[in-house]
Amino acid sequence: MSVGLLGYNGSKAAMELISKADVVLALGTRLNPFSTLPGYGIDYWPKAARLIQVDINGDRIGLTKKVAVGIAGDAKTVAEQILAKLPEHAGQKNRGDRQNLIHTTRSAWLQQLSSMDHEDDDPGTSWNERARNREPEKMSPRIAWRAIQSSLPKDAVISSDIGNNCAIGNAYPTFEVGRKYLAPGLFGPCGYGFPAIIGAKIGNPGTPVVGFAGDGAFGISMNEMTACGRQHWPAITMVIFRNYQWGAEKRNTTLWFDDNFVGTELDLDVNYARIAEACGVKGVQVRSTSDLREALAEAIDAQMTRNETTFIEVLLNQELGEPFRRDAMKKPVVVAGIDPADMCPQQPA
Ligand SMILES: Cc1ncc(C[n+]2csc(CCOP(=O)(O)OP(=O)(O)O)c2C)c(N)n1
Ligand SMILES: [Mg+2]
Repeated sequence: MSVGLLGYNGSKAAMELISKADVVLALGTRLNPFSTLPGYGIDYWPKAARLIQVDINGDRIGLTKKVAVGIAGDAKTVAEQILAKLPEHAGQKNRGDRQNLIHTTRSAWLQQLSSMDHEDDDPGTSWNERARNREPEKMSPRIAWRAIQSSLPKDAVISSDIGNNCAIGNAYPTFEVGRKYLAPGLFGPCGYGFPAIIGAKIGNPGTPVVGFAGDGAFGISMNEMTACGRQHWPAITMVIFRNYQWGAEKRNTTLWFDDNFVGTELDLDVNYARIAEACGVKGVQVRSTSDLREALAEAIDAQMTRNETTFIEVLLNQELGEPFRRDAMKKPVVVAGIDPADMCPQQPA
């Protein structure tokens, strides 16, 4: 029945379906802005629907959406208590129709997603087109994500980071059970993906784990590379999306500053795979989907059977998906009353 994540770069099927709801049961979620804001130009949140929000932390209830009923409690316990109160026939009316609608909406979205290879430019900007043409031999983020999706074990725990390539990935991995996806949803700190996956492995030593981070965010957390290979530490697999830019910030600036950007370039001479090797763990660079699939499968096998950590540096083109918070930002405006001629260098004391 699951149709994927709502929110930033998530599942269009989830958005289309929830937009038709009369009642939303939000079970164990704080409904943070990133998971409820408009996506793909669809303002899907059903404003007239009555919302029942269940969260273990009462302070989070009603933070972003007006609730009809707020319940502070453990999601599983509350779900069981609600189920126990429902009569046998609850939800039977038109159940088949709803199941069909869910099934067809989900299949249509998955088909659309499998044919999405590239990112669009906003009117008046051409960064993505230029990026594609400049490096036609490189994978786009979506092509890489499809390869990753096909190599991830079903039971893997994954972590994500804040950045454009990680965000594009919100639509791809699917999970059969809970507690598999770690993401820095509330404050969105860059540098979360790597330490989070080390923690996930320490907590679940028998489960394959794969962390994801963009190259800028990874740089914030990379000092852990010198620690994570120590004896007795469980092995992990880490994927680094290497587009040599603080991509998410570049997308914001190209959009709001007339296709222009500043301060978003990373050093082309830095090689994360070789830094990994220098730290005594394995590092590989991959350029094609077949190499990526193979490297990921091999790294997970090494993690599980030989306790070996691998960093996979995935070389991507510089295409960029939807900007963060399109809804919250706008083009800079000229501030009234300030003339550039009024600006003068500071005089030394
Ligand atoms: C600690 C911290 N610093 C800055 C930011 C602002 N920020 C959000 S995304 C981003 C760029 C991330 O770049 P990268 O990790 O290379 O991923 P990409 O967007 O290129 O895929 C930055 C600087 C943040 N979220 N957290
Ligand atoms: Mg980057």
